[in-house]
Amino acid sequence: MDGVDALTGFERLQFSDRTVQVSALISTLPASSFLGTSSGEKLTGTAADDFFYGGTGNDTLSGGAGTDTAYFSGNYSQYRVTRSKDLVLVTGPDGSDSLTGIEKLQFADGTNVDTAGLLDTVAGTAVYRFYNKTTGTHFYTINPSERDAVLKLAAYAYEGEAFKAQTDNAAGQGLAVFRFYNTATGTHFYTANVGERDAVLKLANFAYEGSAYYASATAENGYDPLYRFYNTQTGTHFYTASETERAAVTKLVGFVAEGIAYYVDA
Ligand SMILES: [Ca+2]
Ligand SMILES: [Ca+2]
Repeated sequence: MDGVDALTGFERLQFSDRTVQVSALISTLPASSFLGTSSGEKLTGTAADDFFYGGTGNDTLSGGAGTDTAYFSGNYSQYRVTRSKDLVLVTGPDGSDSLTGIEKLQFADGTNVDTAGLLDTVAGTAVYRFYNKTTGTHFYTINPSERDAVLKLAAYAYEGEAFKAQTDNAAGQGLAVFRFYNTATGTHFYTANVGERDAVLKLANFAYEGSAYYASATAENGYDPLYRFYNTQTGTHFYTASETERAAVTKLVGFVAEGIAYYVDA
């Protein structure tokens, strides 16, 4: 396809598994438009500002120079969008597409996403978890040096990588997770809620330790919910991004589910 002229007379793009109205796609297709079929294909743009619609199938879209846009025929909420360095993966009703050099995503519901603003989820950093046998609580750290120091402590059992988060807020969209040390219980408390942080800052037995790592406030871009529980026996909290673990802890007497605290890469 080489632009608007090639589409004259077409009202619909017929795929084997769905039909897309061209008028619904976009009112006026840009001069440099690349339209795919129901097959998986590789569409390569030009140095100009290109418009892509890969159709269904697993497509590879390369924008090249310019400010390029990829269109998706479903609503934004139907897709999982993740980014790993320069590669953006969009999975949903149009298949599983790999995008490079595409600056903008446009969805049927009018949602526009700037790919440069997507958090680099796949390249997230491991958050390590320890079980403190003395207090019966868990400790989480994204800092390898701190992990190595805690590995030497007899009271802590290393449980591996709990989930992935960001070490800093380089992408500008991260949600800081604040860490406190409870001097009364010898345990740590984590919260991404600024109001809660400010309330805990006023408590005498909590020492503020700054931002532990950066998470996401929403499930967008491939992030998964992190659940928080309150342990009524120890007066401490437990955090997990594992659905299996969440289901198990929900059944335990003494643990009160507090819902989703924030979102991480499980
Ligand atoms: Ca296709
Ligand atoms: Ca281009």
